[in-house]
Amino acid sequence: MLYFPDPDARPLYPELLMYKEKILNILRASHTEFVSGEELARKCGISRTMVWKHIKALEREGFGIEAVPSRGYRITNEPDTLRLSDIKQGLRTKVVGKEIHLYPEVASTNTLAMEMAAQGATEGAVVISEMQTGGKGRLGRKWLSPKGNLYLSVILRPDIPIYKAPLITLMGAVAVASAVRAACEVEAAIKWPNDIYLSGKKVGGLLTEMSAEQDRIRHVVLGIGLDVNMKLDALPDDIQLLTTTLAVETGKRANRTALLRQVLIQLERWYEAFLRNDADVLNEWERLNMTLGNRVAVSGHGGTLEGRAQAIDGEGRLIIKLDDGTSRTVAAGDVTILKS
Ligand code: BT5
Repeated sequence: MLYFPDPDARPLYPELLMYKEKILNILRASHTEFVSGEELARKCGISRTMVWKHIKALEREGFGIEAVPSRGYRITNEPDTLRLSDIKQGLRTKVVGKEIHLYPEVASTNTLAMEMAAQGATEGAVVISEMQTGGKGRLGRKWLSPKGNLYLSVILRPDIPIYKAPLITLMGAVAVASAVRAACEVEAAIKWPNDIYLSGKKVGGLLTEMSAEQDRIRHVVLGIGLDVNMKLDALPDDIQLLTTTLAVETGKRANRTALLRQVLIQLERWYEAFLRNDADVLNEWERLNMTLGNRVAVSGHGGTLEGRAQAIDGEGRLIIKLDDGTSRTVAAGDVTILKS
């Protein structure tokens, strides 16, 4: 197996990790109140020295913990770090996220997920990374991936004809836009085919990769990048101008764990819906999209087309009505929304 070492997922001494999590849960539940070392030791059934060691381990993870003799410990700062046990807490999905591989840094979660899928990883397995050194966009473009955002890829094994595979991107966009709306209470919209937009700027993108043989899909990897808490100046000027983050839009640092959990929940919901009846996904896509009805320029392989975005068809292609009254159907491209 090529799976990278994942210390959080496969601890050497699971019982030690368990105590650390228990101590963290107790401290979190007491909010600003101190909890004595004695109480922590009693509740966990370990020595006070062991409690102290776990506290030090939490501090190494970035938690601010105030320790006052005769009063005990309390949390003063939660790090903006994804932790496997936090992500899994209360996550009741059946397929998506049943298996989670979390890394501090990878080249690309999509590339890693494709490798895992080829080696037989289970459907719904998710690869998440705090940052990427070789994040990928479409057509060989780069996805810049500094710390503070979400980068994840989900392995899917849908039993659908290949021509329907592009609908997976649309399904993913519906799930991500719904998750952003639910977790951050902002009006995220979908720009065909793979962008998530907020206030007229890009806040996320999806990249679907597939392995197929003849007319059968082996596996699909749905990659999602969401700009959450990074400083915009982490991006070069030209991209910065076209980009926003959830923190900028809401005026506060977003809880990435809660957002990620929501993304997994919505993916499970919309993937199930898609397998049952893809028309339901297309209807929701239409409700959440910002492309249809607008004058657009679509650039792709064969140059640029200008016209009115009229509809999407059953394979997720965009139908454009040109100024001469004829219609064109495009399967891929970059859409710019024009002022009409
Ligand atoms: C996309 O491509 O929008 C797909 C992005 C998918 C990224 C995820 S992250 C997890 C998974 N693992 C990967 O390696 N990829 C996926 P596209 O429509 O081609 O847009 C790419 C363009 O967006 C670039 O050429 C830049 O102009 C711009 N861009 C790059 N990084 C960005 C960022 N962090 N935020 C906003 N725009 C960005």
